[in-house]
Amino acid sequence: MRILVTGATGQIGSELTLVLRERYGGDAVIAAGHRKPASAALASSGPFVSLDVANRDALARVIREHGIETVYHLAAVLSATGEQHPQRAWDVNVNGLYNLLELARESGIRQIFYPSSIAVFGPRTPRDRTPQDTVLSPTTMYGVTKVTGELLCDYYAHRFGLDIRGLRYPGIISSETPPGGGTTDYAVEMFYPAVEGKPYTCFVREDTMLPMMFMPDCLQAALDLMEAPGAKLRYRTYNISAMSFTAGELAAEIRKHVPGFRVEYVPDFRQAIADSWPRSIDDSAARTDWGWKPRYGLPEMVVEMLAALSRRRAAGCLYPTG
Ligand code: VAH
Repeated sequence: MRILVTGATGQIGSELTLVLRERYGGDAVIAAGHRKPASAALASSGPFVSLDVANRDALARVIREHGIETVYHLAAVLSATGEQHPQRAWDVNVNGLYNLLELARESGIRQIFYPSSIAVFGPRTPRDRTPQDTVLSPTTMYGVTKVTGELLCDYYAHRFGLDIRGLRYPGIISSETPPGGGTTDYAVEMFYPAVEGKPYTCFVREDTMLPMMFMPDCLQAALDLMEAPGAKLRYRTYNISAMSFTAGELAAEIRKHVPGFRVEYVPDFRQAIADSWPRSIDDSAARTDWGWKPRYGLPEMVVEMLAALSRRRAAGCLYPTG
């Protein structure tokens, strides 16, 4: 199987590439990103190509030269950066996806994974246990691009028979890459000053609750969905989540391991984005159709994150480059 991962230097893409290479072989997985690989593991475990998915000719060349059959399309501008550069967010998130779908139609790509987001929901959506089928009314350009992406994927699946599968990811927490311009970045950033014994200034209110997921569950969900029997899938893009917690609850859980850890809450423009998103997600369709079952809750995730960052701090490289 010849697999392309776009956005392979990003938070999910960089770790998904490594997992796919373990599963299918290093040379079977082409990593493509618009930045240089941050980690040595990513750079040394298989092929890497520099790519801007908004450039259709460049994307066509990678697909052709590497005989790509499956694409995990992680390239995207996230919500906070997307509000600062909405035109670029549209270009990467929508034109990039459109380029891929058109090339998939022409070149017989077998399967596509498309990461949507809880950002497709908005102020008119029920915020607690947000249903699989409900109002999609995003108020961010990122959310608009993800709704557009879901609709484009539905069209190309029905009109041209492409096998496209997606997940409406919540905030993803991981230790291997720096936060990438998302509204949920606070849930990653908070761990760094904690392991250094310093305070953290959080850019959302203490009572801000959002759905979240630890990276191992994020990666397993993508693999399980892509390998599920298509006949069992009632939806193209599934709601999915593992836990919900407030910024204050995260700080309190960290404080169980880092006594005295202090957080100051100073909301910025990202508060309005967070307030437009659900507090919790109904992901029962994913659990029923393809066996989704998260392994990490808040306590387990905090233990793993603190251990990973403490190891990196001891090695003198706490902050990942890239
Ligand atoms: C963001 N991490 O904050 C992404 C994600 C649900 C949030 O889509 O933009």
